[in-house]
Amino acid sequence: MAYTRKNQRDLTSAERKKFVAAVLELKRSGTYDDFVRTHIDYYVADGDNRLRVAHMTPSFLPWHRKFLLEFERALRRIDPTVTVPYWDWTKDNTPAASLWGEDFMGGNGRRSDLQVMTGPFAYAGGRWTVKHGMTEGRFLTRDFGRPQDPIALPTKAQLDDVMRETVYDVEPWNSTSRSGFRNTLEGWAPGRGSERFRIHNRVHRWVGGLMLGGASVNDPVFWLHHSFVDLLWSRWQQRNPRAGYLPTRPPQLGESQYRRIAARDEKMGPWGVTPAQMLDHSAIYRYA
Ligand code: CU1
Ligand code: CU1
Repeated sequence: MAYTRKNQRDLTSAERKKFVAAVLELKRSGTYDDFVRTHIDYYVADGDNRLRVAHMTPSFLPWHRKFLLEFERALRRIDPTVTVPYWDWTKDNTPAASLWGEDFMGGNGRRSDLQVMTGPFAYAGGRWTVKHGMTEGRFLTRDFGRPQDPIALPTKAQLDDVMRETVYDVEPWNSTSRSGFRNTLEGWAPGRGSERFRIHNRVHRWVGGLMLGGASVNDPVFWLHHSFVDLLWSRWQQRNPRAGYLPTRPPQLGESQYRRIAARDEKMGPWGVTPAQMLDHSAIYRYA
């Protein structure tokens, strides 16, 4: 029977504890850092002339759906009652949200070096040392709201605009696609500074610290963020039952995205699944 992913704000304190314990056990065993490594390895930008399946690409959504499922499977091997909760950042949109509690994600980074000092993932607790980061820093960092260049989390109205898109993705199938559900949700936009970062990308930028860039998996809130992104895709799929994954066919020789993106039935590394295989999650999990 399908299991349920819940809104993190609805978890009981026992459920919060179990999620944190399973994440810490994955970290202790080394498996967590394998997930960090995978995300770094697949962090390819659309300026690179090579295959990209995780970001700035139509398969952004199915790739992260599979990535989350693999993570959740690893958690459930440790504790079969655990699922990945989701963070609705349009509602829990301040540093005072229970999400950032001492018994859950912990709080903001301190001013001097952005080091997270509270909660289970604080470096001083001895159970959360960053192994694969972008710098030499071994501690988790956050910089809520980017005080030196302030931004707010996406609003419900901004998200509603995204949910009104009726086509999955459009040419040129990258960060410059001007419409389509995938790129408006992923959140690449023209403009300057924070304007360039919308919806999904803006959340990474609002949390700041390690949540920026390829090593973002080092912050466990990554999973709660992407669980919500996956929920949004799931709801969008329900509302647009005829709007399938695009493109259905690989770009041909001479087209700019030739061999750079995954069409509907092409395999995505590192698992070898296709976008088509990731479209229906109803037999595995559902969202509460
Ligand atoms: Cu990612
Ligand atoms: Cu992300």
